[in-house]
Amino acid sequence: FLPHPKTVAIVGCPFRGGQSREGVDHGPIRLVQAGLPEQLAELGWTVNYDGHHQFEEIDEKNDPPIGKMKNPRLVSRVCEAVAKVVGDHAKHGQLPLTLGGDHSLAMGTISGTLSHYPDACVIWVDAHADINTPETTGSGNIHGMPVSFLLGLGPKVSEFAWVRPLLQPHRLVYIGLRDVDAGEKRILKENGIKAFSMHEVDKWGIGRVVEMALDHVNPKRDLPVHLSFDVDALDPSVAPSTGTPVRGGLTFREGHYICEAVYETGCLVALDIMEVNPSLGTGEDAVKQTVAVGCSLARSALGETLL
Ligand code: EXY
Ligand code: MN
Ligand code: MN
Ligand code: MN
Repeated sequence: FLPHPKTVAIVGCPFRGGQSREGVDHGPIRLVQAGLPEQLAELGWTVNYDGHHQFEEIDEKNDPPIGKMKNPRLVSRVCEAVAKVVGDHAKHGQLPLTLGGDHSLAMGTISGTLSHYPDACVIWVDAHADINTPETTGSGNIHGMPVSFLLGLGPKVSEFAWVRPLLQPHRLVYIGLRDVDAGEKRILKENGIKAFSMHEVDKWGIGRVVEMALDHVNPKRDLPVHLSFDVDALDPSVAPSTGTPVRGGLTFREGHYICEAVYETGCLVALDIMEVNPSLGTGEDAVKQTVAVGCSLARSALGETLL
């Protein structure tokens, strides 16, 4: 799908409005400081990176909840801007690599991908399903909801009217789930959405799981793939610095295997690395480890580990 020479456009999104913990807005800065642009250039990619995305500020007092949703105007406008940036890079034949920031941003990144590749499929790697609707959410945090907006589930919220519900349930697959709310389980079932939880990873091994996931969303391996990777899919011993860690996650190799296998299809058109929070974890070593893992996942998805 991408013209040669292959170009990756780094979209740094220092954004935390989709959840309530300080620090996730510093994730992209740390990933870039760790040398990610240079590392990708080393792999032979042309790297387009012109600084972090600047967002319009909306004061919290001008952004009261809509229903249970927290910071709705801020999240909506930031995601709309991100959708435009990601869509523009895709139109220019570049692969957008979005660095988060919290996972509400994927409402923007996937909207951007679908604006240029309407038949794209999504592989969502996460401990969580992020598919609550404004009605089922318990927390009101929009990083737990982006998928429901992309699928057009739940009530229509005029603030989010720009989100086109272009993602079809059979073009979405999850890997790594282990903390899914009851309401989310119902939504997954009702919509026939395929999910490989940690139970399936244990049962089949990561190799079979990724193959089955690809067979489901991309049976002929001819559709563009958007890979949205929440680092909390990894076990907290591997990626400790993240806002909603859940034990029993993917090993270092399992996480990287997913990225390698997606790269191997030749279908990857967009990548998100989300929820790196350098303010969390037990000290600077934990942060360094998490940032390094974020960088190496991106490198694996862009071809590092295959000979
Ligand atoms: N399901 C919970 C909620 O909706 O608040 C937790 C969501 C955590 C989302 C993290 C980013 O993946
Ligand atoms: Mn800050
Ligand atoms: Mn997530
Ligand atoms: Mn998560």
